[in-house]
Amino acid sequence: MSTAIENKKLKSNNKLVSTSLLLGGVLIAVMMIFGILMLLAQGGVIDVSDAAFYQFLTIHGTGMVGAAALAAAGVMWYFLNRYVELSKKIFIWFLGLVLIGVVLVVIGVFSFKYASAWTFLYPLPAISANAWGVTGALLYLFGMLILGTGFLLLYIDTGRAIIKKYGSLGKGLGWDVLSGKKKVSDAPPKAVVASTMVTIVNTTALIAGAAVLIMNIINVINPSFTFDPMLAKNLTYAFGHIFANAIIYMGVIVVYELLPKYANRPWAVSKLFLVAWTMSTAFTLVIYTHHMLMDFAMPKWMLIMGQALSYANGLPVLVVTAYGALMVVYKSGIKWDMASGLAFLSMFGWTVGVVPAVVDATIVVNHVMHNTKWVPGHFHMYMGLGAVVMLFSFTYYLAKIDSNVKESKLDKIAFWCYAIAMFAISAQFLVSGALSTPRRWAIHYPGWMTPAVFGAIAGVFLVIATTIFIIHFVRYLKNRGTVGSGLNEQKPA
Ligand code: HEM
Ligand SMILES: [Cu+2]
Repeated sequence: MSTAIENKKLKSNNKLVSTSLLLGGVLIAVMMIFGILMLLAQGGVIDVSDAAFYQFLTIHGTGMVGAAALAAAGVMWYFLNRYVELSKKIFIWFLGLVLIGVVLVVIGVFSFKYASAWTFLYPLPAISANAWGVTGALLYLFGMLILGTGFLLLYIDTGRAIIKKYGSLGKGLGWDVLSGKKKVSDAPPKAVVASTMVTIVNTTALIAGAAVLIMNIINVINPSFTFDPMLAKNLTYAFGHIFANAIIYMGVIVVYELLPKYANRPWAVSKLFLVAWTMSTAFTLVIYTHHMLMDFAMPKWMLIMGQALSYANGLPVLVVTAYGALMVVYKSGIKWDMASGLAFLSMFGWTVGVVPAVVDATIVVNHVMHNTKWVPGHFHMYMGLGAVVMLFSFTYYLAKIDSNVKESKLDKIAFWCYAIAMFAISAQFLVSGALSTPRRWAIHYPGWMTPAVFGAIAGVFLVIATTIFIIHFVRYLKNRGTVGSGLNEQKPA
C-alpha cells in the first residue's frame, strides 16, 4: 500500500482508538480516587462504613481491570490493524457494549450496594446476608456479561483477521517458522504474535467468564438452581487471572512498535522470541490454579502444575522483551521524550513487579503471604508501573505523530511524579504484606495503619500526574490531524 493511502487509513482509525484510550484513561484516574479513599479508611483517617468500603473495593477492582483492558485493546487494535484488515464496525460495537456494561456495573454497585469484589465468587452474588439484593447482583452480573461480550466480539474479529492473513492462529504465533517451513525473516511481526496470543487466551477466558456469570445469574434469580462451587471458582479464576494478565500483553505492543522507530534500529523477530510467546500462551492458560493453592479438594497435580508454571508464566516474554528493549536502546542515541520514556519505564515496572509475584507463587510463602496485602503489592507494581504506563506511552505517541501539540515541562514533572508515586503505593502494599496485614479488610489495627496513610498521600500525587497525562491527550484530541512529527510516514517496524 502506498504511504499516502496508508496514512489516511491510519488517521481515520485514530479517532476510534482515541475513544477507547480516553475512556480508559479517565476511568483509571477516577478509580484511583476510590483507591485513595480505601487507604484513608484503612489508615483510620476517614470514616467509611464497611458497606461503602466493599463497594469501593468492588468498583476499584472491576473498574481498573476493565478500564485498563479497554485502553489496551485500543493499543492492540491500532497496531494490529497495520498488518491485517480489522473491522471498524466491530470496534464500534466493542466500545458500545463496554460502555453499557460499565454503566450497569456502576449502577449496581452504587445504587444497589452490590459489593462482592470483582471476583464475584459463587455463591456470594446470591448470598450476601442482605448486604445487597437481587437487583444489584443482576445489574452487576449482566453488566459484566455485556462488557465481556464486547471484548469477545473484538477477539473473534482479531482472530478472523489473523487467520485470513496468516492461515491459522498457530501461524500467527510463528509456528511455521519454528517448524522450519518458513524463514525467520518471514516471521509475523511482533504486534501480530502478541495479538494472536491475546486472542487465544482471552477468548478462552471470556468464554469461561460468560459461563460462570450466566450460572450465577440463574442462581440469583432462582436460588434452587445451584452448582459446584469448586467448578465455579475454577471458571471464575480462569477468567479473572487470564483477563487481567492479558492487559500487559496488549500494552507491550506499543513498546515493540515505538522503541525501534525512536532508536532508528530494527528489532527483528527471532526464534527465541516466538518460543517465548508460545510458552507464555500455554502457561497463561493453565496457571490460574495458583489461586487455588488453599483448596485441598483440588487435584494435587493441578496445584503442582499451577505452582511450577507460575514461576515460568510471564518470564519468557518478559525476558525477551526487556532484553530486546535494552539492545534496541543501548547506545542508539535515542531521543527521549514522554512516549519513549514511558515505554522504557513500563519495562522497568513490569520487571520489578514480577519479582514479588514469583516469591508469592511459592507454596510455602503463599501459605503465609496469601490474602495479605503482599498480593495487591505485586499487581499494583506491574499493573500500575507496567501496563498502565504502556497505555500512557501510547497516548503521548499518538499525540506526537498525529498533531503538533508539544510536550511541556509539566509533562516531564508528571512523568517522575507518576513513577515515584506508583512505586510508593506498591511498596506500601508490600510493607503491609510483610507486616501480615490481611488484604480486603475494611478496618485495620493501629499497627497496620501507617503504610496505608503513606500510600494515600502518594495516591494524591499519582492522580495529579495522571490528570496531566490525560490533559495532554485531550489537547491532542482537539488538534488531531495537524501535522505530526512524520513518524507516521516511516514503515512499521
Ligand atoms: C492511586 C492509585 C491506587 C491506589 C491508591 C489503589 C489502592 C487500592 C486499595 C487500597 C486496594 C484494596 C487493598 C486491600 O485488599 O485491602 C486496591 C485493590 C485493587 N487495585 Fe488498586 N490502587 C491504585 C491503583 C490501581 C491500578 C492502577 C490498578 C490496575 C490497573 C489497580 C487494581 C486493583 C485491583 C485489581 C485490586 C483488587 C481488588 C480486590 O481485591 O477485589 N489499582 N487498590
Ligand atoms: Cu493469577
